[in-house]
Amino acid sequence: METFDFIGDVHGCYQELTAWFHKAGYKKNGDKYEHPDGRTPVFIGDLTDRGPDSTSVIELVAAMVEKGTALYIPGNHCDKLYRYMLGRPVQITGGMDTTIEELKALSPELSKSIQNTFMHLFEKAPLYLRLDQDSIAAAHAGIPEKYIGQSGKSVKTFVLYGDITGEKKEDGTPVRRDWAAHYTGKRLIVYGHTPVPKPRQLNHTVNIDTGCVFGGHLTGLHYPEMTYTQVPSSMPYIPEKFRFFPDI
Ligand SMILES: [Mn+2]
Repeated sequence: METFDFIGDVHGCYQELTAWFHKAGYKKNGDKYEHPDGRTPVFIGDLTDRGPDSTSVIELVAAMVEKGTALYIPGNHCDKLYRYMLGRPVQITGGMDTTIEELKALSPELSKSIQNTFMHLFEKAPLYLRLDQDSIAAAHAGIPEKYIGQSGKSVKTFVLYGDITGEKKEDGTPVRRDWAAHYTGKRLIVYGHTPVPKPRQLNHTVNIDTGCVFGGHLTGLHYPEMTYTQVPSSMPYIPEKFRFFPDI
């Protein structure tokens, strides 16, 4: 039986990530964390931005994925950072400035090396994962049944940004539909992207983004146990960044 630990949006919270590994029973071995029972951590995107140590998160996750001891799928912040690293014109918004400042503070050689590491990680990553004989799918912002097995622009937009309507809220962020409320599939969908005050289980979906970078928790979902390990955030609590659904 394969066992997985899905880890939600880290956003540069390296301290909370290492604390999470220790709390969940992992041990440091060289540049990676390993669980004595061979559990596989699965990072569900948004490794960087807003938090204090995005470059360390990149290095740790990339080292573990490279050695085949962890899995990773990208989030919207990863996609944008990748485009920035390619030299494309991207707006430095949404907390991306912190990651760029970190890179600029390094020597040019080390900055280049971390950028290459991240670009390699991103380029190798699938848009979403199907695990445990296809009984689970993991995607950063979720995935509807109809897109599983599909690829292309609509799928990419959904897994990175969620079920967006194209409209913007007053603060400039996209309006997101609550796709999980209408999900009727049998597969368990593990996702993040929308910070919630506690893990939200609904209709065979689980949102594990508990807003670590906004003063919530870093949450890992243990599968198949369906239990959680959580580490409180060291960041200031910003309640307006959380979405409070009526069912939680
Ligand atoms: Mn996201």
